[in-house]
Amino acid sequence: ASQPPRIVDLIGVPTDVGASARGASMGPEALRVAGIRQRLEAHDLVVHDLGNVAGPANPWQPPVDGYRHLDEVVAWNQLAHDAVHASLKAGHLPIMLGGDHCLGVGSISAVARHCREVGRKLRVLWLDAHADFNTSAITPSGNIHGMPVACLCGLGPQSLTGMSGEVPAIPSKAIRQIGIRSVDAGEKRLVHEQDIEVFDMRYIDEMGMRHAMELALATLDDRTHLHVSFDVDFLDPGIAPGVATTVPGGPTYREAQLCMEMIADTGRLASLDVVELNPAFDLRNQTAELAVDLVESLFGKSTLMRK
Ligand code: HAR
Ligand code: MN
Ligand code: MN
Ligand code: MN
Repeated sequence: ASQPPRIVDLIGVPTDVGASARGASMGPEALRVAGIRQRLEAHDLVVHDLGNVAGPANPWQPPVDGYRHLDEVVAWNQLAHDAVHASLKAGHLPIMLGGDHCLGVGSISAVARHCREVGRKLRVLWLDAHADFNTSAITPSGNIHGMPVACLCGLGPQSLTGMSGEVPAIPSKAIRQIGIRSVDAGEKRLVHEQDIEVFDMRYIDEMGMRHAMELALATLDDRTHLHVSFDVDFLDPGIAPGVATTVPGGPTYREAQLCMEMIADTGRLASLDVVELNPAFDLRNQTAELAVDLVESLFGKSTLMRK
C-alpha cells in the first residue's frame, strides 16, 4: 500500500533583528526564487507555501544589557514558534525559511513542545560554523543569533528560554553540532560545561564527514523526531558567499552533500530550519541555489536509484 504524500509547509520568517548585518530578512524570497517549492515537489512532496509571517521592523539599535533588539527577537520567535507548532500539529513537516539564526529558539522550542505532546524523542542536528552558545554576559556582539542554542538549553532571558513551556526546552544531550569552527572564548567554556556533542571541522578533517554523521545519527529509533537547523554559513565560503558571517574552512560541496544524504537515509527528518542566507552578500543567488540543492538531498535526491 502506498503512503499518502508528505505535506511540507514553507514558513517564511524574514528577520535580521538577531544579527548586526542587515539582509537575512531577504532569505525567504531568495530561496523561493531559487525554486525551493518546485525542487521539493519533484520528490513527491506536497508543498504548502504559507508565505511570510509578519513581525516588527528592525530598529537598528546597539545592544542593551548584552542583547540587541531583544523585544523584536522575542516577537519574531513567538511568531515562528506558533507557525511551526501549528504545522507539526497538522501532521505536516515545517521548513522555516529564515531569517537569521535567532529563530532557532522559536522553531526548536515548538518542536520540543510538540515532541512532549505526542511522546516522541528529539534529536537536533545543528549545522553551523558557529556554536551559537553565547549569553548576554559573554557575547562579544550582543547579537542574539549567537545565542539560540544556549537559550534552548535554558541559558538566556526567560522570554526566550521559556517558549516551549519548560526550561530547558531541550536537554543538551539531544544536540549534535556539525561543522563548527568559530567559538568565542567564553562560549567555549559553556559548550564544554554543558557537554554538547560537537563534531568540529578538525574532527571532520581527521575522521571524515561519514564518520561524524554516523555518530551524530547513531541511536535514532522510530520514536525519534529529527530536526535539522541548517545555518548556511556551515558551508565553506568558497561555495557559499551569501552569508554575513563567513568563516573559512567549512565543508566542501561533496562533504555537505554527504551530510544531507546521510540524514535523508535515516528517514527520520521531521522539521527543518534554513537560516542565515543573506542575499545582500550573494552572487547571482548562487548560495540560495546551493542551499536549495542541499535541501533537495535532505529529502532524498540521490545520484542513483537506491537499492
Ligand atoms: N559568535 C559570534 C557572536 O556571538 C558570531 C555569531 C554569528 N552567528 C551566526 N549564526 N551567524 O551562527 O557574535
Ligand atoms: Mn498546510
Ligand atoms: Mn547559527
Ligand atoms: Mn553561523
